[in-house]
Amino acid sequence: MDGVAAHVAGLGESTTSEITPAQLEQFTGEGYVVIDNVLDNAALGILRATLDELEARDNDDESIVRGGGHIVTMHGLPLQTGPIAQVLQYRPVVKVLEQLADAPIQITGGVLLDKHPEHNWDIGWHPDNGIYVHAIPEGAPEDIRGGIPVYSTLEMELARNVSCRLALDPAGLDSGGLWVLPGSHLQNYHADAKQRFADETGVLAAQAPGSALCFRPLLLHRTEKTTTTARRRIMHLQYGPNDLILPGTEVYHWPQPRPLSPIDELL
Ligand SMILES: O=C(O)CCC(=O)C(=O)O
Repeated sequence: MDGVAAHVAGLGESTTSEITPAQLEQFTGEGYVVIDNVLDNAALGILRATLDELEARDNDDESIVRGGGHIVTMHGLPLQTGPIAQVLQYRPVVKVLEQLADAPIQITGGVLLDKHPEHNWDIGWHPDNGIYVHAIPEGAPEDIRGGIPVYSTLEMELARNVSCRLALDPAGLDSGGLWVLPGSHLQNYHADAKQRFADETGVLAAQAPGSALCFRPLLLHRTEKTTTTARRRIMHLQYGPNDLILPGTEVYHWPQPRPLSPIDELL
């Protein structure tokens, strides 16, 4: 970890773990909120350096997709070792998530997404109604992502879940940030959302590095390609209430404790 430790020099600025009443009201009513400075510069440095080290390795597993010299996506972040798994349990993050979920929480998944001119994408309006499961329930479509089964929920099972997109780079208008449709989290719109809301622009939930875009996964969101030359790395962390029930299956058995207990160090 020497390369990583070298990036820890210098204390970061102060971080935010307390949610204000206005932030909670926005999250409850609109289904999303951006909270700045959840990670300080030291934590950002550790995470970026760890990803650099992973990119330099040549022993990938099926959870990693590469392109343009980068890791473009990595599923199953909770299964990794070191900072990129520990951030899911990192106290500043867990504290924010527990306040928004208003319950003890468990990890339900984690994906790294690195958008760049050489591995660029856009996606129309959609909810995230899939969840990593122990086994896909009988009769549900086969869907394996990064080697892990995913069940696409049909009802409002994920209504109390909270996703948290930690920005390692700017994610805004030109850099492939996330657009959201406020208030759309109160239904599970499935695949018809793309056509149905095609005329809606929505609201850009722009993020600075270190911020967390926290949202209900059923909130409709979309994204555009980056038009910059820079990378846009997002750690998309997924959580649910500890008492989450799924029909005919269980949440994937991630190694972290349930309910999730916070840790104070990334290294
Ligand atoms: O990161 C992006 O550009 C979009 C990702 C997205 O829509 C999703 O994770 O569901």
